[in-house]
Amino acid sequence: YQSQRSPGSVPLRQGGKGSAGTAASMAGKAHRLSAEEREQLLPNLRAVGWNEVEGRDAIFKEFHFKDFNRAFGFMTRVALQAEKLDHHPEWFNVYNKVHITLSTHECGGLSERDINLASFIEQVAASLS
Ligand code: H2B
Repeated sequence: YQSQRSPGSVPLRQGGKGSAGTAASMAGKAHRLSAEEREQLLPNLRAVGWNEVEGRDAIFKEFHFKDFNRAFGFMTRVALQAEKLDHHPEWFNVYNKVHITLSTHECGGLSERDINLASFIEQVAASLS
């Protein structure tokens, strides 16, 4: 795992409900994050390389791996969790690069589901470093 400035296992949330991106935390209707929630959560995401997309309520991060095998292994683990949570990334892969955009279509923007999936993705990436 060779992302530019991810120090490893930086928690994106400080515990509490849904911190691990559990199925239970994904249940219920998605709502767009409030201004307060954004102030609390987005700096943590930025600190590990996630950025807000221009012109759209979504976050984006680019991952670089040693080779295709590592990139696809990463994608496989993320894909299985995404299916389990019924919350799926928009992504693009070429060889060792994986670009990921997270947004919640159901509410037309960023929701807690995206934060939870980003947190899971960070854990997978850290475990592959
Ligand atoms: N993924 C994302 N990113 N946003 C959604 O709103 C969404 C999803 N909705 N995966 C789910 C599937 C929905 O379409 C199914 C029917 O539960």
